[in-house]
Amino acid sequence: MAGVANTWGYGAMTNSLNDIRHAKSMIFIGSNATEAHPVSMQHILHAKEVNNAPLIVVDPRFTKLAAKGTDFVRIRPGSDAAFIMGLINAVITNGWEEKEFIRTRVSGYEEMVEVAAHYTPEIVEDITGIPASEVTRIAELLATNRPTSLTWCMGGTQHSIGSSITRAFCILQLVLGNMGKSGGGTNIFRGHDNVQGATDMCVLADNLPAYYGLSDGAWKHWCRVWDVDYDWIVGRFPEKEWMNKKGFSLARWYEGVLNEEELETPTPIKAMIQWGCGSNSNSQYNRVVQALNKLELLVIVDPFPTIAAAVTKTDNVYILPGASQYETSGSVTSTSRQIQWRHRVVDPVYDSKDDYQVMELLVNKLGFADKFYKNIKQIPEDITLELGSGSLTIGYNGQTPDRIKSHMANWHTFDIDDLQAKGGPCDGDYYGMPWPCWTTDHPGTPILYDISKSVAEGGLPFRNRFGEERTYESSGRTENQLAAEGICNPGSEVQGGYVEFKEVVPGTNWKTDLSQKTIKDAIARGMAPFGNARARCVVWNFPDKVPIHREPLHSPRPDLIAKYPTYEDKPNHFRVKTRYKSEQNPDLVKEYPYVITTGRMVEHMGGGAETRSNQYLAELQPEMYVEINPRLANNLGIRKGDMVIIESPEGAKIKVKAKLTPRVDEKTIFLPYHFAGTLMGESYEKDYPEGHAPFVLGDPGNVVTNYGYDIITQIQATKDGLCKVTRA
Ligand SMILES: Nc1nc2c(c(=O)[nH]1)N[C@H]1C(S)=C(S)[C@@H](COP(=O)(O)OP(=O)(O)OC[C@H]3O[C@@H](n4cnc5c(=O)[nH]c(N)nc54)[C@H](O)[C@@H]3O)O[C@H]1N2
Ligand SMILES: Nc1nc2c(c(=O)[nH]1)N[C@H]1C(S)=C(S)[C@@H](COP(=O)(O)OP(=O)(O)OC[C@H]3O[C@@H](n4cnc5c(=O)[nH]c(N)nc54)[C@H](O)[C@@H]3O)O[C@H]1N2
Ligand SMILES: [Mo]
Repeated sequence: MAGVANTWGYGAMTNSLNDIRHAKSMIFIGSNATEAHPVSMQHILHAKEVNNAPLIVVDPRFTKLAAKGTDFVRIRPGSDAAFIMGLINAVITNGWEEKEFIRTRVSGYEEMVEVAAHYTPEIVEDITGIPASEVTRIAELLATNRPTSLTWCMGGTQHSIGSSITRAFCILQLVLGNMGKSGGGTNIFRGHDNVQGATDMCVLADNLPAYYGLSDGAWKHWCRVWDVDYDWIVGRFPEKEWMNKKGFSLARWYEGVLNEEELETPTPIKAMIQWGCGSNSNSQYNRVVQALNKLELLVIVDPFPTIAAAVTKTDNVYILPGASQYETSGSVTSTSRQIQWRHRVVDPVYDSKDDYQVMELLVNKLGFADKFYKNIKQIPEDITLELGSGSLTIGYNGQTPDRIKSHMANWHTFDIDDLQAKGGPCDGDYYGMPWPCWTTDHPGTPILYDISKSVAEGGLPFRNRFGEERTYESSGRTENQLAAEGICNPGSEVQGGYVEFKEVVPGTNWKTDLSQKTIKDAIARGMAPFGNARARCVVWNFPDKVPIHREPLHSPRPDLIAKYPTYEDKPNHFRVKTRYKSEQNPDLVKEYPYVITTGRMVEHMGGGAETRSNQYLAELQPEMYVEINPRLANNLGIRKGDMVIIESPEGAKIKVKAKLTPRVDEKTIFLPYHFAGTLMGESYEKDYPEGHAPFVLGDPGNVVTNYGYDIITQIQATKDGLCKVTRA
C-alpha cells in the first residue's frame, strides 16, 4: 500500500499495458519505462519486434528505453507542450488529421487549430532544441503508422504547465483518431502498484472518493453510502464552509506549518501523520525538515522509520511499525484500471501491524468506530464492497471480492492479447474487470471510449460532462458538445449523442442512484449511463483554454521568458499562495546556468526507505550521484568520481559523486531522487532508531529541486529547474 498518502501523477490509462502489443507505432514522452516499469517492456518490445512498430522516445536523456527505441528525440526539459502542439500543427498542415473522427467525436477543434498554428517546425526547434525537420518527420511517422500508442509519465507532468502538456498529448491522439482503438490511446504509466486505486479512492486534496467533487451533493452521496448522518459529518469541520474547500496538497503541506503569512486557512498545521510516505520525495526538502521540526506531533506509519524520523529532532515523534504488502490482503487497482486481490503471504512479523489494524486502533481511540465500521464486518472484503457501492462515477460497482478472487485464481484462462477469459469460470470477462465495470454481470471496459462494441460488452463513448452546448470565448462560435448523428455503440437506442442519465429514480442521477437502477436502465437500452459526447480540445475553466507553451519558472532562456512568460501569481492555490510571475527571473541563468532534472533508477523506489534498506539492492546501487556530460565536466574541471556541489537558486546545496555520461547533454544534469540520510558531509545515521539506518545513505536530490508547481494540480516541478555545479 505504498503511496497511500500521495498521488502525484494524474489520469488513467485508456488502454492497457497488454494492448500496447497492438500498436503500429509508439511514442514515449517523459517515460523511463525500462527503469520504472520494466514489466511493461515485454509488450512494448512485442509491438516493436512483431508489428515492426517504430518506438519513439522523447526525453532530455538517452535512457535505456531510448537505447531500445528506433527514434530518440532529445528535448529541452519543460518544453513538451511546444513540441506536441508542433506535431499537431505538422499533422494538420500536411492534411494527415483523421477528419471523420474529428467531425463526429471532437469539439473545439477549430479554436485549437488556431492556437496550434503558432507552433511551426522552426518555432518548435527554437523552444525545444529539436530540429525542425525532425518535428515533421516524427509527425509523418505517427501519421503513417496508425494507431499510435502514446505513453507519458512524470517527465510530462512535473512542470508548472504539466496540466497543459498532458492535455496536448490527448489532443494529438484525437487529431490522429487514435482514441477508443486497440493499439492506440493515452497510456499514462502510473506510479506505485496501487496508485490508480489510491487516486480512485481519493487520496487527493480536491475530491471525494471516485472523483465526486467537493460539494454538498457529493458529501450527501457518500453519507448515504456510509450510512452516517450528514450533519454529523458537517460537525467534524470547524465551520461548514471548509467542507467544500481544497485541502493542502502533499507537495506543499509544510507551507501550512511554516508560512502563516501566505495561507488562506486560519489554522496552521500542528500535527502530521505520514502514512506510507518517504518525505524526501517532497521538493524544497530543507523547508520540509524545518516544518517537521516545528510540528507538535509527528506520527509515522511505515515498515521503515523513514528519513522523517531521523531528521526530526523533537521528542514528539511516534513510529508505528507498519506491515508490508506481503503481510496484508485486499483489493488494489493496477495502472491498467484492473482490480486485483492481494493475498497475505505471511502474518505481520515482530510487533508490526497491517494498515487496517493501525487504522482500527486509531478509530477506536478517537471514538467513532460505530460510524466508521457501520457497513464493515469483514475486513477487507466489506471495504471493497462498500467503496464499490458508492463509486458509481468510475464504475467500481461490478467488481465484487468474489469476482476479483476468481480472476486471480483463474489467471491462466485470460488471453494475453485482449485480456479476455476464453472459457472457464470467468468466461467473457476482461482480466481485473477494468473500470468502468457497470454491474456484477459486466465484463469490464478494456479500452475506454471504444464505440465498436456495445456498452454491455465493454464498449464506451466519450462522457457527457460539460453540458450540451458551448460558446467559445476566442471565436464566439457555439458548438454542440454531443457526438454526431449515427455515432454510438452498437445496439444504442439513441443513434447519436445523448446526455447523461438522470431522474430514472426521482431526485437522482446515474452517479447518485444507489439502487443502480439508472445504470442498469442505460445498459439495457444499449447506452452509457454518462452520456455520449465529444472529447473537448478547449477547456474553458483552465487558465490556458487550449494548451500553450510557457517557459519553466526557472528558465535558461531569457528571450523565451519574454515571449512565453509564466502565469500571474496564484493566491489560495490549495490554501497557499503560489508564485509564478514573481518567481520567474530572466537573470537567474547567469548565476545558475545548468538545467536540473530528476527521476528514477530501477534498483530504488521512491524515497528509498525500503530499497536502501535491502542488502542486495544496496549493493547494486550504493551511492547517490549526478549525471554530467563529459564535455561539461571537462569545462568545469570535474573528473569521474569527484565530489561535486549542486546548488539551487535558493542557496540549498548537496554534495554528490560525479557520474560522467553522454546520456545527458552539456546543459543538463540529472539526479536520482531516491537518497537521503546525509547532507553536505553530515550523516544522520545516528539519528535513526538503533539498528534501523538504511545500508545506503546519500544527499537527497529534493534539497535542490527548484520551487515550482503546476497551475491546476500543484504537482511539484521536479523536472525543470536551474542550478550551479562546482567541484567540491
Ligand atoms: N524502480 C522504480 N520504479 C518505479 C518507481 C521508483 O521509484 N523506482 N516509482 C514509481 C512511480 S511513483 C512513478 S510516478 C513512476 C514514474 O515513472 P517515470 O515517470 O517513467 O520515471 P522518471 O524517471 O521519474 O521520469 C521519466 C523520464 O522523464 C524524463 N524527463 C525529465 N524531464 C523531462 C521533460 O521535461 N520532458 C520529457 N519529455 N522528459 C523529461 C527523465 O529523463 C526520465 O527519463 O515510476 C514508478 N516505478
Ligand atoms: N525530485 C523528484 N521528486 C519526486 C518525484 C520525481 O520524479 N522527482 N516523483 C514524485 C512521485 S511521482 C511520487 S509517487 C513520490 C513518491 O514518494 P513516496 O510515496 O514518499 O515514496 P516511497 O518511498 O515509494 O514511499 C512510500 C513509503 O511507504 C512505505 N511502505 C511500503 N509499503 C507499505 C505498506 O504496506 N504500508 C505502509 N503504511 N507503508 C508502506 C515505504 O517504506 C516508504 O517509506 O515522489 C515524488 N517526488
Ligand atoms: Mo508517482
